[in-house]
Amino acid sequence: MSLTEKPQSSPERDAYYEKIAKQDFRALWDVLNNIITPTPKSACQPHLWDFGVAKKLLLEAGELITAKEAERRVLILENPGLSGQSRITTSLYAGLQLVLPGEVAPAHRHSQSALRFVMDGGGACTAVNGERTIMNEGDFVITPPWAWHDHGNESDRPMIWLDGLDIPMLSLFDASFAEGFGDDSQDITKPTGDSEARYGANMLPVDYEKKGLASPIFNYPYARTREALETMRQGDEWDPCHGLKMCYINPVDGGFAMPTIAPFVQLLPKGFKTAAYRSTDATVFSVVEGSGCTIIGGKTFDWKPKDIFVIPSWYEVVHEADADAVLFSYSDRVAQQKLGIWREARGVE
Ligand code: GTQ
Repeated sequence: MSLTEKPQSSPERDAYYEKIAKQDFRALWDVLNNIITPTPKSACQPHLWDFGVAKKLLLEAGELITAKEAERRVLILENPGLSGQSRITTSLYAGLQLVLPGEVAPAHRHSQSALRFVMDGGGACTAVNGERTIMNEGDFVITPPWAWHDHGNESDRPMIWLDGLDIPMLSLFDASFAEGFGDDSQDITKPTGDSEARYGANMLPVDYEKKGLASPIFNYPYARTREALETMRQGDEWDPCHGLKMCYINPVDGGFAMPTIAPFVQLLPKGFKTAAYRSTDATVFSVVEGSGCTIIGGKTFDWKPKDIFVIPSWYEVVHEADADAVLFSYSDRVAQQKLGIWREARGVE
């Protein structure tokens, strides 16, 4: 049952509302239906960004400003329903970052968590906490909160990746801190591949003590992810709503790889059509392979590799793959689950 209807307005009531507003009060009965809704009501809209369009605009930005001057040369993917707010969903940020050959994006750190999902190019580097990793297409890379990080491109091709950050969440809590390192690059103190060897080979150092909430692995290479999906598909067990869907995890505790952002990857075989689904975690998708469409709240969005689309909270979703498809996605599910507010509904069509 929904809440009672909003009470009618009258000249006396309107005068009263005006009077109390001057004393910084507001009548709950005048706003209750707006602030406590029977189901999620988001200004966030379903939307798709064509990668070809994005790349052209990014390369144009490459002629306008250097990565160093910009600090981060990024085009924010701004949700059309949240215009002017630098966000792709109510709680999450997305941007496409360009680093040209020979460029550096200087070292800094912030309380926001970041993920990178490599879209185009290969061979550029990110350094996190004294270790570098080389990034290739489809790799999923983490920058934990308050970790120094800088990016560089020593390859001969422009490099574009998707940045996913929890900026709006930190804004909600007014908990943003940031500082520059004062130099382009941080000191490299560990060999490349160190964290992968230490934490990513089904082992942990004896007496390992957990530091922070993010995964100590910071690159989840696509080659391994893809191989795992290909092996599992031979089991031919498909979830009706998700196909074959995996979470990127923190090997230390088995939870999501990041404390505020939940990253996923899924395989939809050619011809697969998912059962209708919805959940309270608005989700950003990046197409890695294949083509198909996603019907979001009755509206169809056709996609192909590298396109990015967003599904708002509680919109009904159906995916259809025309060719074997791999989708990377991220949402705030990990945060909602910790707070006990996450919900889903399967097969709701
Ligand atoms: O690469 O550190 O898209 O600090 C937005 C803020 C990327 C980054 C963004 C950032 C970064």
